[in-house]
Amino acid sequence: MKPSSKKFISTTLTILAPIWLSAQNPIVQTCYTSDPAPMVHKSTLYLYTGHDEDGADFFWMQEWRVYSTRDMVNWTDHGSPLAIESFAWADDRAWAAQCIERNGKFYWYVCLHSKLSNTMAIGVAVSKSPTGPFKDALGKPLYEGSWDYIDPTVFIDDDGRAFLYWGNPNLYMAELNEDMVSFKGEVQKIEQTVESFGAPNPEKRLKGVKYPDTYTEGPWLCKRGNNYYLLYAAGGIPEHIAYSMGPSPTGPWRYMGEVMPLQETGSFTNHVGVIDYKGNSYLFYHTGKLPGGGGFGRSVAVEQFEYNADDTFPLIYATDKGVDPVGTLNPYKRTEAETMAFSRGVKSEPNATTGIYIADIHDGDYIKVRAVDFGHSSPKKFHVVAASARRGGTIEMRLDSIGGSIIAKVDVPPTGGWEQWKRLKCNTTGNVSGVHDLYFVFKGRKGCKLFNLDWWRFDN
Ligand code: FUB
Repeated sequence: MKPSSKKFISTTLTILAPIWLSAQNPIVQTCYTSDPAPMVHKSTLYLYTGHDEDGADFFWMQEWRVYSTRDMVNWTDHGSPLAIESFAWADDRAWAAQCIERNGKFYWYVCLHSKLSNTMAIGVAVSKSPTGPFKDALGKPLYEGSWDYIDPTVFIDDDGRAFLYWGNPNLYMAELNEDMVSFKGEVQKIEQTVESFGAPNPEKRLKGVKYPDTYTEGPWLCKRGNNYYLLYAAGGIPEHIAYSMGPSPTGPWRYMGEVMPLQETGSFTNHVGVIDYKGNSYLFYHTGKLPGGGGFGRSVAVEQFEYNADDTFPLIYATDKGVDPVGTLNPYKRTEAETMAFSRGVKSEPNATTGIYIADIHDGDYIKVRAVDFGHSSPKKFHVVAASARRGGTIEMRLDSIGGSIIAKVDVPPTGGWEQWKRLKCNTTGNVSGVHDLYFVFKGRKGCKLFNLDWWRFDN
């Protein structure tokens, strides 16, 4: 290689480095996540997702997962409080779902395969907490009987009326009673037309005719001001995101165009959830961009956007960068290890006593926590709770990059078991103040699991 081209590559890497370092999408790296459904409750944004299995060759999905954030960049993993096994009548396909709060209870509408009817069904689980535990609210499907009964979206209007939409490639709608677990009136099959959704109902589409668009699946119903929006995956496969607008939650709907056009994301499906949080508007979607991922190994991502002046949606494109923080993290309070902005190599595991913890830590893996506010004076001590059956290793706490200055270094000894937790502490070094990204860089013997992490905290 000529010296000039080496210089070009090194200059390019220097220019690109800040972009890589600030990448936030996909927002979960510890497993594959899909079909995002955001919900805001008491100043926390909860994200309900599906879970694509590693190495899958179909949507062999077994459970749903919950994550939460208060700053849009650090996400806490709450594990999987709902799975196929939560529904005695179901046996397959834990597909798209959405959760909503009413009168202090959280209703999680899911779709999955019913062994009663051998079709897809809509189920509903209920909990007193947004993170569970959830239980089947009815002990039977809320509605079942067709393979296209998938992807429920739920919405409660300002006047208290609640609606459920679902379906692929037909679109169905039912009004929910105040109890949220029964329908008021009949289920309606929505008449799709060129004007309302870009094309007529599937059975009325004419061969060879190119329609402006086609409703496919994954509806998301929301409201802003006096406008109601129905977003959905459209265009068949591969899917883009399109939307219709209406003056009420039951329409009449008017097809408005694309929201997220097709891009090379590695996933032939897409699925949206839209929400306002801390003064910003966000669109959640999924891609196949996590390493090893693809059409059946999808990952949730998020983009910030602003509605157009006439209340229509702008075009929104998938990025690797994702969104900026809208808050900071206090390092002087206990933070769970499974709260992170980005990670490489690690996984999360559940434990009945400790809750979720971080596992599968190998030499060279790291966890990044963003926008950590150390305040005016430097911390003096770092505490961490870790466990290791045998090997142990070292945690280097670095500022602002994987190679940044080390402000604390803790050796994790063998503790006698992967869930035998031990509290460790060390003095900090250097002067740290203000807001920084914090990197947990893991070191130890190569090629083996080193230790697990439960939580951490600084003291000053
Ligand atoms: O996740 C399984 C299916 O893929 C969902 O139900 C659809 O919306 C599509 O994302």
